[in-house]
Amino acid sequence: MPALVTRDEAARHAAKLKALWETSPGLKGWLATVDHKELGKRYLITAFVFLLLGGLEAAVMRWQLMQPDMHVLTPEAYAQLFTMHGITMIFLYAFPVLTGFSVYLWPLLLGCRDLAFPRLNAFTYWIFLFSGLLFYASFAAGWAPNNGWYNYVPYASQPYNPGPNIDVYAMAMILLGISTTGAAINFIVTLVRLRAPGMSINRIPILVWGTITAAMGNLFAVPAVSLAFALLWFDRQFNTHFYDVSQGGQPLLWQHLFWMFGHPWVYAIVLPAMGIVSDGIPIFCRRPLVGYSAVVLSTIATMVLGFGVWVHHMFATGIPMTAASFFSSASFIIVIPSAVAVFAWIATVWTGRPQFTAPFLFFAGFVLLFVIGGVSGFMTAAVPLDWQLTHTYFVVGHIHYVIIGINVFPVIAGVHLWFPKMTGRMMSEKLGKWSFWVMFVGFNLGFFPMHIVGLQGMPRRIYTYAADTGWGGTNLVITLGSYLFAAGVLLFLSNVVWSRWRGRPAGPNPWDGPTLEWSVSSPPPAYNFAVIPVVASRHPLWDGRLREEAVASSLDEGYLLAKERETLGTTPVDAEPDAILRMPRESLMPLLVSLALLVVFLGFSIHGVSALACWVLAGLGGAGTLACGIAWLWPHRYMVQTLDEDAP
Ligand code: HEM
Ligand SMILES: [Cu+2]
Repeated sequence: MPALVTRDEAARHAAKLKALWETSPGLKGWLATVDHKELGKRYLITAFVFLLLGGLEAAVMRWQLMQPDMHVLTPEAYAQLFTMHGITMIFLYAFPVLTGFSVYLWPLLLGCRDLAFPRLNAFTYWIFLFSGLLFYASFAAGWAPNNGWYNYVPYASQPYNPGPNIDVYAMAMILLGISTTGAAINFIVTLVRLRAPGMSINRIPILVWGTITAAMGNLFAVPAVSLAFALLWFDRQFNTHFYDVSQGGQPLLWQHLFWMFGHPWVYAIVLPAMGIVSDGIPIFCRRPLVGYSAVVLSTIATMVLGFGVWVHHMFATGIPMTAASFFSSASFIIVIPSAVAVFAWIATVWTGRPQFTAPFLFFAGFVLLFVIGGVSGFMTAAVPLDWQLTHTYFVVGHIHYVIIGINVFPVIAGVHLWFPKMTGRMMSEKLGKWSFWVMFVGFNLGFFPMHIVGLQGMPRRIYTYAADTGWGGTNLVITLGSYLFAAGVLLFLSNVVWSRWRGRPAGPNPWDGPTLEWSVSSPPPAYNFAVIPVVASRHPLWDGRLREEAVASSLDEGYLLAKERETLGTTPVDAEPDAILRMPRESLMPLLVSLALLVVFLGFSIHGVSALACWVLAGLGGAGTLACGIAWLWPHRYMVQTLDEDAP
């Protein structure tokens, strides 16, 4: 292995490291960058743009439902709106936003210089963006998906839904699946091989556990949905009969395939967010998380059990009672690991010295909403109750408590927490607290009554209702409350914009956080760490104070690695150094391959409109994918790996 070098000695190499790692200026650099920090921010910003679009759609829907017998929207327009709203929020906001945090933070948390496959990282970002653009282009053309985000057959079948709407959904989802799968592989390899020396598996931050659990889950879940949509597309375009009951097909096959993916996906969009909470609460309670191992195990257990509950979305389909009871029990059991995490957070706050900063308020608000969303979930897991509640507004209330509670609140807390790291500036505390209270009050005012109006029998996905139902008053409250919530989100976004330019300078560690990202400047240099640190505990920056471990982490002395773009490869369990890994330079190929793939999938989406155009586009795109793929994979001499024997 190379010799250990101190940070001061490394400072002499700073210019060289910078030259090696920095993205080139101008448009070309912007398009070709493979820097995880740049890509992470792009994921975050793109996801927030989709959140705004989804919010806009919601605002229009709530306007329409504010009072009985409103006619702002036609039924078809309402159908496209709730479908695009669901798709946007679940697929284009909730998961990508967490991927953004992970892509930005992982190398900084783990003590390395980039993710394992930087070009794959760029590729997965572009594919995500293009899949979103495909969805929204179809919206502009009036061809948006219109059958709800879970898109049941037979209404999704060609005879009942002849336009290209559902084909767009099928193709954009398969495209997005490529992105999710690539990102999952990138995270898994990074975790196994790139942790700083000494970061054994019991010293990994919980955000990393959350992301890796989601990534592993996605590897198994995404194929189910890609298959479901591929079969649907064959049924629609080539008259196969996978879902066609009149020809011996099975409509329920759709529901099984979709929910085998859909339920684990629900965990994929919350577990990394819960990881943000588990890493964030300790910072503001001035003590390590209570029950680290229990929280890690509960994270993994949630995902494993999450693969055994999908049928709770299908209780009303007439499945045999034995099956229903099995899946009902499994859904009850899955509450246990969540409860473990809740108790760990409460215990951390209880035994710590909480500081009521803006991010802490969002974390604390999250815990409350999580419990409410959990209870309404528990209710729908009971078969007889679910028969009453399914497809009512109660479920809309439940979805939003779970997703806004467990995803949006932790995400906003996370932005407050890491904004100083990403930009070098603090966010305004005052605006932050205001935005929390407006969001929290607006959210409960707007979304809790959904449960009530659902119990009164209001169905979900209706574009209007008659005055004599008596639902008008509650719906008025819902609309006003949700507008208040939206105002809180806008307040938060204005805080982001204001602080980006006017915020107080942050310094490397403004919150006195314990993990490696706080040991480097804000924003971090292009190469992250001048020397790769050596870690001896779970909270390397608190070692001196906590004295839990006999040895202290060494942040000021480590491996330099400055011959090329290089980072350290370590062993999977104990993280002992075993190779110097060469990392790729920036490249336009990830973007070009993604563009070519977009052309292919655009072609497939319009097969029903013009088969000729479909195959021309697919041919052109396929050739482009192949050509750019070869250019991407072309071997470069600078990438030849250095083994420890011939290291500097
Ligand atoms: C201001 C914020 C929001 C408002 C006012 C809002 C409102 C609505 C409305 C009116 C519906 C349609 C209900 C129906 O007619 O069945 C809906 C459905 C839905 N919302 Fe939201 N929503 C908001 C934020 C979110 C967020 C942040 C997420 C997820 C991250 C989300 C996920 C969903 C899902 C999955 C559906 C079901 C769509 C379907 O039935 O296919 N919403 N929301
Ligand atoms: Cu579920």
